[in-house]
Amino acid sequence: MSSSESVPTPLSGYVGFDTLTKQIENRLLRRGFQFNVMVVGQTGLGKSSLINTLFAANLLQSKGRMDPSDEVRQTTSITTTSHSIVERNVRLNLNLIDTPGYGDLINNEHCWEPIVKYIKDQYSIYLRKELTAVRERHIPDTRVHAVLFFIDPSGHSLRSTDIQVLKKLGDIANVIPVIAKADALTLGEREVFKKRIRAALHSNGIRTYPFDHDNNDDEDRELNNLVQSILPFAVVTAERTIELDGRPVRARRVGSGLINVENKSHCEFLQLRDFMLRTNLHDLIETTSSTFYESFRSKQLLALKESSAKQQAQQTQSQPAYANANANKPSAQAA
Ligand SMILES: Nc1nc2c(ncn2[C@@H]2O[C@H](COP(=O)(O)OP(=O)(O)OP(=O)(O)O)[C@@H](O)[C@H]2O)c(=O)[nH]1
Ligand SMILES: [Mg+2]
Repeated sequence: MSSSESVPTPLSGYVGFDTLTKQIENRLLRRGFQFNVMVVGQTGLGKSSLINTLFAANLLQSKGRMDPSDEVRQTTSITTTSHSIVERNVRLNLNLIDTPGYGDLINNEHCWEPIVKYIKDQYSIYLRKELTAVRERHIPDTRVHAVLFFIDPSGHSLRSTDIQVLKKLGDIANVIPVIAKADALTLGEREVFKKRIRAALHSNGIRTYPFDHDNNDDEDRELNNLVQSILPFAVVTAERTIELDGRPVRARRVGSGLINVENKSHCEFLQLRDFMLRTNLHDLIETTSSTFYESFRSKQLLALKESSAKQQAQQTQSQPAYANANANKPSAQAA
């Protein structure tokens, strides 16, 4: 029997190590948690509104073009804003990465490159910090933990640019697809649209979050399957609250009606929020590190190893001729 399986030795008094979990909790609470979310989608699909609705705060300003004559913005203008929000002692340090105007250009070829580069750059920054001789105790984490991908509700299914972008993003980050402005669809249309999108994701081999990995147990797998069967979340946003039956609710006026975004039968905003923030927030952060960053890290280190091995081989290839030439020469001493 190993010592870890043995019966605990009885204590004759209070030692105090039962505070260990509290000590960890206090330290984590002091430091706060870092969560980095990126939004990707066409201009005006409600990216800023969804972030503001998700975190119940005015975090991003709408930057939609006011006039058709305004200059078309390009994906290259990626902007990151940092916020700190607190809920019952828990501080969440949020980095919101906005990629305005994705896909609204006439030529969308390679429009995903700056987005992919941004994500990889964050892995690279982290790796460099990790590899320095004197490492920081706590490496600042700017790695993108979740990418909310906005799908236009007016299309037939995913557009070819969407497919290309999703393929690239799904390989390097946790991608959560959402149908934007779902109030534009009836419930029936919504289901048909969702099915078409799921089929397109599947047939193109696009990996969306959540996915099964080695550390998953049966319960995780069941939950993942359930979420995958709902994806993409059909969301409606509302940045303001409206009084309904004497209580404030987040709702959007649509025509003569009202959509309560926090009502599960109206849209899937609540399902998205619960999934992202209440059940899977830690997993999103963890998966980014253990799956995507790890794969980036091992590829980079392997490439580094290969290039230094190549360099060494080149050196030894050129060395023998030189060494042999020297070996045949009588040394000054011997002479
Ligand atoms: N009908 C409807 N309108 C919405 C919804 N969400 C946002 N909007 C409206 O769409 C417009 C654009 O919203 P934004 O959140 O600024 O869109 P964006 O994607 O951030 O736009 P850019 O930052 O310019 O790329 C605003 O007038 C919003 O009120 C929604 O769920 N339904
Ligand atoms: Mg915006």
